[in-house]
Amino acid sequence: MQPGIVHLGLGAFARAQTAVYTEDAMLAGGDFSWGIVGVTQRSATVARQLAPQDGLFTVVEKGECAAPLRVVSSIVETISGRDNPQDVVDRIAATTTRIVTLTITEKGYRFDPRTGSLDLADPEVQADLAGRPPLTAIGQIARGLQQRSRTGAGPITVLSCDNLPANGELTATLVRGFAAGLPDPERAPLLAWLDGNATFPSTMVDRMVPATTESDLDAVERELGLRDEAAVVAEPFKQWVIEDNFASGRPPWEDSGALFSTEVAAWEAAKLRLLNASHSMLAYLGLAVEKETINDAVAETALFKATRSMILTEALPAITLPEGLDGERYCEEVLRRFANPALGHTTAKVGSDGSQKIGLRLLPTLRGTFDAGREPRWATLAVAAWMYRVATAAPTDLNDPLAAQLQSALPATRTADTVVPALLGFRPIFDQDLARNERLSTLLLHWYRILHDAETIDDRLRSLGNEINHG
Ligand code: CS2
Repeated sequence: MQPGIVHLGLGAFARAQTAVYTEDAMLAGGDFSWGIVGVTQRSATVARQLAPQDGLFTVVEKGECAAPLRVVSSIVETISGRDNPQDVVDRIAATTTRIVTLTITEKGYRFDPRTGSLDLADPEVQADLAGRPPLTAIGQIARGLQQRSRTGAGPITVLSCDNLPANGELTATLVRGFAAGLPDPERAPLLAWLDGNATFPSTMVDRMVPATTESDLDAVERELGLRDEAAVVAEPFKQWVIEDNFASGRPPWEDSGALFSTEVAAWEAAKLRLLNASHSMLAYLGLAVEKETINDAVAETALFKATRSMILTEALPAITLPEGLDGERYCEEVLRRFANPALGHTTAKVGSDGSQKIGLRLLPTLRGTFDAGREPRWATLAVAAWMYRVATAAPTDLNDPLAAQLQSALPATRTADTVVPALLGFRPIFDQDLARNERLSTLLLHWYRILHDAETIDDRLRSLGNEINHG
């Protein structure tokens, strides 16, 4: 196998999705020039785990129809991007590299959600622009492409695989934003090279991949007879929809089950606003009633019904579905997938980085429902549950890149009347229109009070249940 892809963000998701599809495509097509050079971003752990295993790792499917353990071999090399940033640039610039794939999560893009452009105020972005060996993903891509432009390494495709609308266009805008931020003699040549040599297709990715636990590793060891420090756990379901716009070839991913489509934006909207939105809703409601996992949360009738109402009666009517997708069936299937008791996807993990997710997953449904002249009751409950989480979590438990700003936006005394207006005024998430929407703030106050006023967890569940049965 020869390296043809550089992958930035070697988390569990990349191993359970991108690496599996790519291995299957190579096996199906017999072209073994698409091996993956995997780059870890902030933490070197995965590179450290995979290197002594020659990049091999196990995928453990959990749930109904789970396949047997599988050892995946498509990762041919690993690099710790934090420790060896120049190596990352060199690999992206290598003539053998034809695709850069990314799973760096929402916050890894370092963009300003209000403008969709690169956050030039971010000190890490500034440092990369100033010329250090780059540590941000966008900096690494831009510097790698700059080096390609100078060495004549040829065209390349940059493929975002994160849960963001129009993730290809966004990545293109950010890489161009980086190029535009370079000093004069560097700027124009790189921008011109990008025009003719780089493509940024959009994708929709879907597979629930919880964090691997020690007991998962022990179970793998019992079955495999080997200790695999880099094993990953995933649900049996997986889906990948890709826009077919590649500058320099690609693996035959369709042979491994991926769908090439001209409607990726519609697929992504459906996925974000049905699956991810309800995932976030269950995470925050689940945290409010002390449920550790998504399957425990969805097993509570009140939470199940509220979430189901949100996607079926508010999110679904506000989106345009891609051809062939049955929206109601999709929603029911998503809820069934959440109920998978074997997966152990924690509410804390899905609830992390809320500041990066709420605006993409839930706010479009609020806007769309208000625009249609109706009240987004259930989507507002999800937002209120997020507010409740932000206001009540111990600061060390609030896993969010904007945790410090959120904490300082919060009032000292935390009731519905103080927290709701304070967080509605949090500009990185809510725009002026939403912040000034009185119907929204009344609904948020209503839900926040229900969450806040209950004296016990059971009371809280009972009050939510009453709302659902009588609302
Ligand atoms: C989840 C996603 O953690 C989260 O925010 O909603 O990671 C979700 O599991 C995947 O997008 C499923 O494809």
